[in-house]
Amino acid sequence: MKLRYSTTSPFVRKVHVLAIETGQIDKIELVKTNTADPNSDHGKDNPLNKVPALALDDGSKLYDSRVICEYLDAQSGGKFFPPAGSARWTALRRQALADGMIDAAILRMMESRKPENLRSADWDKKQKLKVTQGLAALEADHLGPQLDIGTMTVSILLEYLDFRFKAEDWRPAHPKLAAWHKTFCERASFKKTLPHD
Ligand SMILES: N[C@@H](CCC(=O)N[C@@H](CS)C(=O)NCC(=O)O)C(=O)O
Repeated sequence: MKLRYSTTSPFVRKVHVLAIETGQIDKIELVKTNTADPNSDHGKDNPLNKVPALALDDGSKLYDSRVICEYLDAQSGGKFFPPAGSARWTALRRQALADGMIDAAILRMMESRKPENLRSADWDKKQKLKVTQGLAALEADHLGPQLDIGTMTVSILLEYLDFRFKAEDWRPAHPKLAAWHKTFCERASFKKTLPHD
């Protein structure tokens, strides 16, 4: 299998952590992809021109991170996606929340990179609210030690905020979340995949 990746993408990181945790990383060739390059050919693997995209050995393609994670999990016995009942809906809801917060954080980062006269303070405020409300919801959530698609994505989101918004430390206002994350992110798969430019 070939995985289109970038070292900064939290969505790619979900796939990377899951592949390590399920013992499939050695079956995956990593193909570094610059999504900002207009000459990149990665639209042939994902018409949305986004990473992650996974090309399977039979030539078929999978995207996005949710689909790839569920596919790889299914190949290895279904450890990350609880099969049924409330555990499943809780894990999927947490994944949806953390993915949405990552989307908002990325939009904020892209806005901040625009020339000053083209930036919109209203847009930034709107996106920041999603992250702020999301952090409050996570602080009130009962995150446990179990590793599943929900808790993994939450932890990756928090480290993405550390990576791109270091000056806006989320920890002081969210002590329960900070304590949870401190032990959760000790896993080797997290340490091996920390984002970097
Ligand atoms: N919902 C998608 C989001 C993927 C995504 O937004 N990837 C970013 C990198 S973090 C990307 O490729 N951006 C390039 C673009 O939007 O053109 C997923 O879960 O995989």
